[in-house]
Amino acid sequence: MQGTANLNLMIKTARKAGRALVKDFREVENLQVSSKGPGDFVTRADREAEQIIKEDLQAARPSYGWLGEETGEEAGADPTRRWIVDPLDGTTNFLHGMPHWAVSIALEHKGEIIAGVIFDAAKDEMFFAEKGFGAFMNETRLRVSGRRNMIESVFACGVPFAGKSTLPATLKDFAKLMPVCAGVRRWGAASLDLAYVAAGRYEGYWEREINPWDIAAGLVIVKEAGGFVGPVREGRDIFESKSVIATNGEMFDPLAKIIRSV
Ligand code: LIP
Repeated sequence: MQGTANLNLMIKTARKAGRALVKDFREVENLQVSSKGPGDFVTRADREAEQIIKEDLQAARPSYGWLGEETGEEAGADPTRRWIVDPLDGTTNFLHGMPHWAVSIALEHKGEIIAGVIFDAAKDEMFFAEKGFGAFMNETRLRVSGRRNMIESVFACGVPFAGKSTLPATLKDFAKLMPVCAGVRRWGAASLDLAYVAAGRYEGYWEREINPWDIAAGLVIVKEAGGFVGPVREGRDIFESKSVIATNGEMFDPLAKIIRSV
């Protein structure tokens, strides 16, 4: 798929940051045995990856705004366009030497996500989409799952860290959902959870408290793969409510009915 100049820029930058993170990841695996652990090393890797991405994108599109997990928000001369970036989504997995993390880059235009790239460098899977041009993983066109029955469906979710206010509700979600579906997964990287919905690897994903940079790219990839996204609280905005439900479309209402009943 020959995307626009912006999409090609996003893919090139995601791959560059991903290559740097793969080198760091090999070092993290070696640091697991150290008593201090690789915490500081991972923080540095995270920040360096965001610097790589920020320098490349702002050199190519100096007028665009910026929202990055590590460096925060900067207005651009063009108030209608903004990069939304998580340089290392799945930080805890990365920290523990688990190969399930991604570089996530989204382009927002007038409040709508119009392009997204999610690069799983450890598995060399580049997920990407542009509004109106479909969703892809490497050279493969993505379509969401065709499953229409809850009992055949597998879902993923994000479980809040201990102490977060949404933990009790999330545990109630599990209690209601697990007896009526084929299984629930907690992989630890929201961007890849959304990419997997788009790829039909499972039928849905939800998270009650999640940041825009974790999910921005995945939202357009799910929609371009034929899926449907919405907030946990009906009528709210996904970013404003910091919550998301994403499914293959067919399973949105059954999943939302359970999650919204808690
Ligand atoms: C993570 C998300 C995950 C969520 C974690 C964390 P990070 O992002 O991808 O879904 O449950 O709490 O927010 O912090 O690794 O970029």
